[in-house]
Amino acid sequence: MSEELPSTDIITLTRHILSDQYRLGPAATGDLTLLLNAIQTTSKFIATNVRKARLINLIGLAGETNVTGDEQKKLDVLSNDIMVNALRASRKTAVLVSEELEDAIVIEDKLKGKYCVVFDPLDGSSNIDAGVNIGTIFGVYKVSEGSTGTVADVLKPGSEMVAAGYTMYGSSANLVLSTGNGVNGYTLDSALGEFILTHPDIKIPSRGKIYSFNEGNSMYFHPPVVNYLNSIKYPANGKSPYSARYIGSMVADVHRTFLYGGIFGYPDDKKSKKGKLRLLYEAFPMAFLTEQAGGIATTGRGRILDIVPTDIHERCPVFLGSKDDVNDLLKFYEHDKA
Ligand code: P6P
Repeated sequence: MSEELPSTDIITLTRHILSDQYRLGPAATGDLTLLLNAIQTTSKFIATNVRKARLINLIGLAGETNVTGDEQKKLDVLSNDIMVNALRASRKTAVLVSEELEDAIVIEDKLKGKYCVVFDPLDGSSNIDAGVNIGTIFGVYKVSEGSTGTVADVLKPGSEMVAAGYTMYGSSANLVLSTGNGVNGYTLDSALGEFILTHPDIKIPSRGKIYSFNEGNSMYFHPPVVNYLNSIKYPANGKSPYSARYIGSMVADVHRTFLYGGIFGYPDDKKSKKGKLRLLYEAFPMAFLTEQAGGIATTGRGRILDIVPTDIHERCPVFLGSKDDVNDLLKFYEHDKA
């Protein structure tokens, strides 16, 4: 059996983003292409450091300093710093919002561009010592007409984002991206140093068999969530119950939901009045991707992408995934309203 020849027509993320730019015709300046390439570079850097940190932490080389004697920066701080520096240096951004920073960064005029990026540089980083997949989540807005680039440019509904994505760091690094024309997934080939298109045109199955909630919060859940979960755990008319899968790292739970279908939820409850997940750089990007992949993303009382943020770190309830599963959940909210 002849050895399979390597593909000689690999589609890298860079090439795919460029082809997307040409799709938009001469009106596309290439600025978003350069911005997304800056984000791609930060994901490669973070992937390398997550892998190193796992090794260092796990075999105890870290101590207070890393193997090269430098001061060991916390990984999420390091991930934040590489993103802030790369986005500023790209000269394509005007405003940055990071989960790691209390205040928004307004880029100095000489480096200012026409996009605003909101991001969680390393979501789920508390899981890193357990080797659980963690990730970077980002969303991109365009500076509004007539604006010089202020915080107001990111206090807009998620429906006004022009791109959103995440990079999941695990056994491999998977970058999932949408620029408003469907969702594509890319896997990092470390030898090449390139993200390669491996999951073209991701579509969430219309229904799945998995639910992904932290049921440790069950005693606080409101009735629509309790009743919905009971309906899939103790189904009537002889149907099989759903399976429970909960990793506790949003990027990993959402990635599985995109590929296998089902529903992911982090509801508001009696303890957390607005839920736990952040609207701007967790809920909005994942909702953008969900809708682009044919799914539904809701708070239970309305479309996530329609929310108008009032604070850059505000939280919101999140239910997302297969449209039939999320619509089943919404029936319980409708019933609760009636
Ligand atoms: P809990 C990680 O800390 C995170 O922000 C998300 O990635 C994840 O979905 C959620 O919190 C997990 O929260 O309360 O279930 O541990």
